[in-house]
Amino acid sequence: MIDQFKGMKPSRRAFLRGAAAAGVAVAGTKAAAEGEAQILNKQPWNQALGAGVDESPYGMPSKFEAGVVRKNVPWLTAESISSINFTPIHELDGIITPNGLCFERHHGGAAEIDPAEHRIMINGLVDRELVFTMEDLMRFPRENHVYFLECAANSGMEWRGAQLNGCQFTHGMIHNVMYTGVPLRLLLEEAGVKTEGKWLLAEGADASGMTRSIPMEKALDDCLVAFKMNGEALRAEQGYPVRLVVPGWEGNMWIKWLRRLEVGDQPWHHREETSKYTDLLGDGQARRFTWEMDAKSVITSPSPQKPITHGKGPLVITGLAWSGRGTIPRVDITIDGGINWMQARMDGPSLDKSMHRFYYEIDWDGAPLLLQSRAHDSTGYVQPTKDQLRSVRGLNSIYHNNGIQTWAVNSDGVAENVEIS
Ligand SMILES: Nc1nc2c(c(=O)[nH]1)N[C@H]1C(S)=C(S)[C@@H](COP(=O)(O)O)O[C@H]1N2
Ligand SMILES: [Mo]
Repeated sequence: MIDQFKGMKPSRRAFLRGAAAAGVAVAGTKAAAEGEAQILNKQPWNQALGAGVDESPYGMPSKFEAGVVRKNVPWLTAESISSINFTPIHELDGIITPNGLCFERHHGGAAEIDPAEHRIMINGLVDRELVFTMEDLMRFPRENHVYFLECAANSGMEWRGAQLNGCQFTHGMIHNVMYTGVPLRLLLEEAGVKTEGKWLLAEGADASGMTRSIPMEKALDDCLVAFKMNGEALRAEQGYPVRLVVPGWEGNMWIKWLRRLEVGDQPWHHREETSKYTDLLGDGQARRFTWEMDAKSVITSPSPQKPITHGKGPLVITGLAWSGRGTIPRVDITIDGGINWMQARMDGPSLDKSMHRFYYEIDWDGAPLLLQSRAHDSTGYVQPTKDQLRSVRGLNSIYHNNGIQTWAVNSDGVAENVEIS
């Protein structure tokens, strides 16, 4: 533990209420009488007409938000067709990831599929082998659910120590979207799963032909065959025209460009569930079929890409928390590297297997901060420290790192990815 944080007490005043009652402006805001050119003088946008309604048939973000984009980590990107980019979670708020900012992970590039030509087949241990068109799919009852998708490799580069400087890169292999889709159960019922049908192989129509084995119990529980995200058609990058949604389970199983579902009596042991997406433990054993994503959280601001630029005074600390096992009733925050823990304020919808937003407001005195967040999920599970994870899984792991993240913020407000023990 860093000495200067010993015995430090968090101050959490109701400063906004206090300031308003006392009739004083909150630090940083100006009284109108002081005069501020931007409010007293006319601005260019007051003096000329704006853009007409025909100029952007599909709306795009303001040009001033041009920096809010997916980014990659160059050394992870040997070839862009088999690579990954990251969601700019440090720039987002609330719980929904806008479609254009959802991270992408593909193994053979994003396929471009004409929905009229696309077919989904169900074969194997079923009473009737079936082929569906997209139109057929649309005639089944559909449901809407908000779910997070996290790649099992999210935070994988942080296993052995703090590495990437920004939550976009340490935690951005995640998105949270409202899906519209048909429960997979309804399609399987239509085909009639034979009693020995205990597993399902989901296959993509992209060049990688991605396949994963899914236990029938999960397939019949809450999986969706989804065609809309946040109300509009899936983006090509996310599997247009149709993808599998496997709530709470690692992203690799959410087969995009879904073309085939084969019912079998055992798992297929394909590449993505053997050499990949398994965890090599300290004793050389591989931990396999670790589908559920454990509870995790991260402070998105302040963070290395989102330093404190406004100086002392009111500071909003915020972040995201999620669990593949349920909801997040509670997130704890520390500003002193774990000496004192306070409960964050959960805000917005608390949905099953969805991201949750938390806030913690402080009156920052300009002293360095060691920020951490710790999620508790609805099963009672508490997010572990990275040391606790390493003591169980050793140092060889890459996947399934849900350890507590630390940001060190200095007195200038600059934040850095660090590890403390
Ligand atoms: N057909 C197909 N499905 C796929 C993949 C792929 O390459 N091809 N990548 C998988 C992986 S590893 C992840 S993490 C998620 C990523 O989903 P996204 O691109 O919507 O973020 O899709 C999964 N489904
Ligand atoms: Mo992934």
